Amino acid sequence: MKPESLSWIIQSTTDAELKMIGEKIIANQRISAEEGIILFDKADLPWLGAFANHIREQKHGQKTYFNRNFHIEPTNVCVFSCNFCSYSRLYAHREDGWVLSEDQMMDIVRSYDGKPVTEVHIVGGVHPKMDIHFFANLLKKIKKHRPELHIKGFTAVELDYMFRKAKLTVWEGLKLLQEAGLDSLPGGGAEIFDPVIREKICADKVDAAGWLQIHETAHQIGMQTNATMLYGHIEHYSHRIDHMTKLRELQDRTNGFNTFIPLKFRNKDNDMRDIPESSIIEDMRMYAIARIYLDNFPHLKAYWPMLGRQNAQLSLAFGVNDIDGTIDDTTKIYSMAGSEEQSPSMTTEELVTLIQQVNRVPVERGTLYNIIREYKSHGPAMEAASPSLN
Ligand code: V47
Ligand code: SF4
Repeated sequence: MKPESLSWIIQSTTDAELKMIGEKIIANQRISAEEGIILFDKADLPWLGAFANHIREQKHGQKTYFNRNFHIEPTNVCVFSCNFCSYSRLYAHREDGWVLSEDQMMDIVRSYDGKPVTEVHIVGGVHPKMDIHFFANLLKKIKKHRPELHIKGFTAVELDYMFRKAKLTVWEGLKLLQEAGLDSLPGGGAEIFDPVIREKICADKVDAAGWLQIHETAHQIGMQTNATMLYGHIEHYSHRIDHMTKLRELQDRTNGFNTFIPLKFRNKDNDMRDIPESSIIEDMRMYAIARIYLDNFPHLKAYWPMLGRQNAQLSLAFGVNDIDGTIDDTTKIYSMAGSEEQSPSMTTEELVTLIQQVNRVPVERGTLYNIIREYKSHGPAMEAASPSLN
């Protein structure tokens, strides 16, 4: 949208507070926490979409990123008991779950030999017998087998447990894993930082300070990371803004975050099943406000296996510039929580088409947003703009 059109929107905004926020956005000024809450309370979707899209196009033009990755979920057995989790089988109750051996995980890695994937995302439950040395060996084996494969692995929840168990500081633990081959951290485990809400939904795992310390230390040793927020359950708008404020402050200090990923709470088969899920309008408002509020985050990702592909496509009009990757159905955490995608896999061609259908430019990226291939904004799905790149 052109700035003149935004000026017209501001002129026709009758609410004085929204008018002022709109003016700040056009002037590239940061909005305050209070203004963030006003957006949640008062701004409707078309208004938010216009401003979020303006910021998205200023930062990335029409470019819409995706990557080619696969997941390894070492186990769904977990010592923790988050009330929103449909995935874990509790260690204490010895319920049935899976635990993959190192050989089984290496078989998964080898099954991608010859395929043009650039990233493996390792994330799962917290099993007490899978310690830091077990994972360091796994990382070394993966790197030996396929040195150029980027390893994004372990949420701050898994790391906090591993480090405490091994009696290592965060710095020592992260260094050990980095030297074994860990390249970056995913954004999971953040949930909602507010201590009262956190106590109600995931009382026993790492708290906000611990999560933030792990990401800050990762940034200090040169690892980039992502950040998530689980929204749409018992939190209020003020908790969402508090969460994003903590991320924005850390990013001001380190500039180590790549992408923010709002995760919509899904209510199937978990202890919070009585809480209704947020509407698609609320989901799109969430993306748009995140894009406006997190002015220092380069990227905003819609995780399509959770949101569904059509909603992910729609989110591209509300500030989102990344729709994750061509993962296959080894990702169970969402399908078990009732996501749109019960068997989430999309070929590169399908992802490219999804982006082109809304006249954006598909760009295949590496984990750290290095451009691997840029496509045309329309036309045959697999026609690459820079065919020499592989
Ligand atoms: O932290 C668990 C979420 C997260 C539910 O960094 C649920 O690129 C909704 O970290 N409803 C783990 N969400 C996944 C994760 C992730 C995913 C995609 C990309 C990246 C990245 C990271 O899954 C957990 C939790 O917030 N989750 N249960 C549920 N019922
Ligand atoms: Fe365990 Fe993660 Fe599920 Fe919590 S969300 S119970 S930490 S697997």
